[in-house]
Amino acid sequence: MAQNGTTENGLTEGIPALPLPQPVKVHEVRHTKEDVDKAVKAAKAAEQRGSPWRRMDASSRGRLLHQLADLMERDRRLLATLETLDTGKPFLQSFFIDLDGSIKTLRYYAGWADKIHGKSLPVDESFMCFTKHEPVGVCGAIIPWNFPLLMFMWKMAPALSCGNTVVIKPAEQTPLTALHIGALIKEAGFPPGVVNIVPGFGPTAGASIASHMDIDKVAFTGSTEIGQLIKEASAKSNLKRVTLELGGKNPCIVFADCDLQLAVEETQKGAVYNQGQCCTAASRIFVEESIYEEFVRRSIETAKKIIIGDPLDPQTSHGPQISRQQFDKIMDLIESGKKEGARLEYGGSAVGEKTLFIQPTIFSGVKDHMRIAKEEIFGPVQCIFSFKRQQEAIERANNSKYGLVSAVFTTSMDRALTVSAALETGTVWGEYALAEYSEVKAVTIKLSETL
Ligand code: TXE
Repeated sequence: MAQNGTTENGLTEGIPALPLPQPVKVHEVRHTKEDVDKAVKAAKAAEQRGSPWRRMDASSRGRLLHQLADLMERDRRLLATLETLDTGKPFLQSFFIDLDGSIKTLRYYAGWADKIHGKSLPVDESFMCFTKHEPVGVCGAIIPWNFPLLMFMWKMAPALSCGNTVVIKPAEQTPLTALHIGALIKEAGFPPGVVNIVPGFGPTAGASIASHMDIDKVAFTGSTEIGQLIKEASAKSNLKRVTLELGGKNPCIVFADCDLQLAVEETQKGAVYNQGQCCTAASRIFVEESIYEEFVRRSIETAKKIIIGDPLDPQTSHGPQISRQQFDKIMDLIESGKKEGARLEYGGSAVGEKTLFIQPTIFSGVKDHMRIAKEEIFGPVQCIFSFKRQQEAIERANNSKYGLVSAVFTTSMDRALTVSAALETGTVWGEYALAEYSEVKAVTIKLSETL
């Protein structure tokens, strides 16, 4: 036995004392184009004028979303367990982070449902002009496997809040929580056809959503390559609206005047959280030269405290990668880092044989031209670069084809604001998502008389 109750190969012994779902008979579900057609038909019928969903007043729509959130609170342990079984992420992270975020997302958009309104516009006296925010129609959603439940909610909640209906395809690796949410949607009392869940594979079920003539909008999170296919499919079908959340190679700039321990811990969490499978991962860490060695030393010390093990064990902080395919991709990139001359400071290999566990890995001396500096690794790998001047750090941080998120560590507010303004990244969520799920209609009325 090694420390923390883990065995030599990093896996915990025995079964943790946590609630496991009742054994279920698993049928492989591979929904096809025909199933997507049926789902879209149901969604289209549910959003027609005069349907129960369209006639429902906005506050009742909000109440339904709150009811769903209540049911998720009730089933929180079950949902967190399913999420962990499906993804391999540590149970406590599923319970406290994924479930918490999912429930809060629902409640946030529940609150918006009756506050989505237009404006009246000043026009010539003999006219009156106002805008209305109407639902877009049938919204497709294609979900990845790294945060299956959270991404489901990020896409479904604003769509329903604005009065749309949805057709959602979970990732083929992780359909379980989506299916349980389907049961809860029924129990909450949503009218039939408002939410349709079609588990299946990308090139079949996913592609049918992207090219469907009766889907009015599609939201996708996944790889850049598939994001390009989604846009192409939209252009070649009905020019449906498309929102994409794709990859990242996110810079963190750590200045010498920062709270060093905080920067060490946060950048490491940012890099290895969820086994590094986050599009917002801290994947390029630029550290000012004068604190570089100490930063690397402390990062190694912090990495030693990460507990690799059975994801259902509450002690575990680091689980396996999602699939063999992702595991191989990460190991290939780690090997490339070694070959291209980055210094392997910690980890760098798999845990045991025939597992999908990868040790948290730290590379120092990373140079901008290396593959690990340019490609999205999507694994638990910290790449630490050194810089001399602020302007140099900004230029190197911006020198990437990605532009998702970034972070700055400094105790100078002035510097934090200056540098963050210069970083070419952005995150868009919250209220802005509502605009993606509604059509603004301008109504102009000619008055019969002007006094
Ligand atoms: O993604 P895919 P993969 C990145 C990350 C990862 C890489 C590959 O770098 O290593 O992508 O992961 C559906 N038409 N991210 O192969 O294939 C698929 O069924 C329509 C970043 O798993 O893009 C799944 O539901 N849909 C990311 C979803 O797309 C298709 C999260 C994502 O799978 C399709 C995941 C098609 N032709 C991976 N082919 C993030 N931004 O968080 C597949 N899909």
